[in-house]
Amino acid sequence: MSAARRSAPAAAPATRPIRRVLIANRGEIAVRIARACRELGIESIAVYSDADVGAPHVRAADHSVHIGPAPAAQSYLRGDHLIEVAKAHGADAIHPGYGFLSEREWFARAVREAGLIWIGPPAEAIAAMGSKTAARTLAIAAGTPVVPGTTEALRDATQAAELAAQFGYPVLLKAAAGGGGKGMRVVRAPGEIASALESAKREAQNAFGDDAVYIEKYIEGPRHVEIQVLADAHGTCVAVGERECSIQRRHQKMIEEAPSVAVSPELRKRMGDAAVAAAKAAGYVNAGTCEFLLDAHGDFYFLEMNTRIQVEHPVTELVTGLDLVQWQLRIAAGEKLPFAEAPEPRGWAIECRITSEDPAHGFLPSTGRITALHLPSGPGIRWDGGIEVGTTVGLSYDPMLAKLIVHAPTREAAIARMRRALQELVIEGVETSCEFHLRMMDDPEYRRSAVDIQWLEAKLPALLGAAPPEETIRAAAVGAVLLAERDREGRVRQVANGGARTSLGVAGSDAPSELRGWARLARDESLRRR
Ligand code: MV4
Repeated sequence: MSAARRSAPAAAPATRPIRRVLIANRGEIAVRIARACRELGIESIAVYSDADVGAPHVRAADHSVHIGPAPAAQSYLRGDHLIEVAKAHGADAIHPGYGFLSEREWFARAVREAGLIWIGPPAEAIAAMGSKTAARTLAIAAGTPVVPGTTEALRDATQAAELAAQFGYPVLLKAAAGGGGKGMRVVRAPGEIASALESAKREAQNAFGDDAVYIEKYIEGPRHVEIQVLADAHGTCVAVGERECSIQRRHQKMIEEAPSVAVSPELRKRMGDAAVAAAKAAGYVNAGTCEFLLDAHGDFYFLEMNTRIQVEHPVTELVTGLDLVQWQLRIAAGEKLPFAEAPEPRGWAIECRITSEDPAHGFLPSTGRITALHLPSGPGIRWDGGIEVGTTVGLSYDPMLAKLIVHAPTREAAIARMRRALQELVIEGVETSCEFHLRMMDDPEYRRSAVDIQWLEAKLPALLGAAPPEETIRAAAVGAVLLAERDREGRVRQVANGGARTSLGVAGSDAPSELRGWARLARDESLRRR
C-alpha cells in the first residue's frame, strides 16, 4: 500500500557494516564471539534454551532472547526460528560458532536469503567441502595432495577389491557424506572387503542418509596437522599456520598445539600453499581449516576442509597475534585482509579441552552443578569458558565446558605453564578431564611429542591406571588453598574436604596423608581469615 515501504535489497549483503550480531550458539564459543563483538563496537544478541537461563554466554552479550526447550532440536538447531529472532531484534548478521548449524548449507543460504550477513563461508563452499568426494575432486584440481584413492562411490565389492589391489592393502572405506569417522572401515586383507563395504554402507546410510562409500589407501600412524586459512571477499587468501591435533580419542581432540614439532618453516610454506589452493578452488571466503594427514616421511595429504571457526582456534591466535573471530566479522563486513602472508609463529601455544567427562571411568559424561570454580591466572594463561559457579551441567549439549590455553616462548615452557595452570584450576561439582591433562603434561612421550593419531588411545590404560604422581596430589591441595582464600563464606568445610578431590579418586578419606594435611591447612587458613 505505502509507496515509502521498500522490500529488502536483492543484492547479496557482501559489503556493509555489521552493527548487531545474533550468536546462534551457546557455551564458551558464544562467550568468545560476544567478546569479539564488544571489542569491535558491535552489539551482540545471545540466544538461550530453558537449560541456559542466566548462563555466562547470555550475560556476555548485550541482549538475549529465549528460544525454546533444552533439546537442541527445539532450540539451537531451529534455523528458521533463529532467523526470525534475528530479524525481529534488529540483527544484521548471524554468527553460528561451531557445531549446531555452522556447517549446514541450507542455513547459510537461508540467512543470506533473509537479507542477513552470514558470518561464515558461502553456502556453496560449505556444500562443496561437505561432500568428502567433492572436496577430494576440488583438491586434486587445485594440485593439493590427497591420499591415493577414488573420488567416486564404489559400485560393489568386486570393484572395491580391484581398487584395493591397485592401491595396496591396507585400505580405508569412507562415507562420501562422512566426517568424524562414521562409516569408516580399515580393510587389511582381500577376504574382509565385502563385509566391510556392507557395514560401512549401512553405517553411512544410518548416519547421513546416504550410503555412498569410496576407497583410499590407509595411511598408518600419521599425525593430524591442520592449516588455518583466512580468505577475504576480494581475492586474498592466506594460510596463517598449522595446528597439531594428533592427541585425540574417538575423533574428539583433547589437546592441540601451535606450531607442530613436525612442521619446519619449509613444510609450513608447502602445506600453507596447498591449503590456500584448495580453499580458492572452493570459492572460500572467511575463516576455514584444511585438515591434513602428515606421515613419518614428511608427506602430507589433504583430508577435508572444516568450513567454520574451530574449537582450537585460540592456539593459532596466540602464536600469530591475530584475532580470528574478529577477522571473521571484519571479512563478513567486506573488509580486506591487510596482509598477504602470515609471519612465522611466535612461541608455543597449547590448549587443553576441559570436559565434564570422568577419565577414571572411560570418559563417562558427568553431570551436576558447578559448586566451586577457581580459574588459573598469571603469565601466559587464557581461559575460554562457558561455566561459572551455579552452572548446571546436563546431558543436552556437548561436554566441553571450557578451554585452558597457554602461551610461552618454547614448547617446554608452554608444557610447564600448562601444568602450573592445571594445578591452579579447581572445578567442583562435576568430574572433569583436568586430571587426565595433568598426567599428559608429565608423560615422557607427550613431552617429546612422539605421538600420532593412534597414540592416545593406546596410551590411555597406562596413563590412567597408574597412581597419580605426587606432584599432582600436591597440586590438588594447592588448588584447595587458592580456592579457600578466594571464598571465605560458607564454603570452607567443602573446600577442605572436596577442594582437593580429583577425578581419579585421590580424595576423601582414602586420600594420602599429605593431601589431607594440605586440605586441613587450607581450612585453617580460611577460618583464621574469617
Ligand atoms: C584417514 C586415516 C588414514 N588414512 N584416511 C578420520 C576422520 C576423517 N576426518 C578422516 N580420518 C582419517 N582418515 C586415510 N586414508 C586416518 C583417519 C583418522 C584420523 C584422522 C585425523 C584425526 C584423527 C583420526 C583418528 C582416526 C583415524
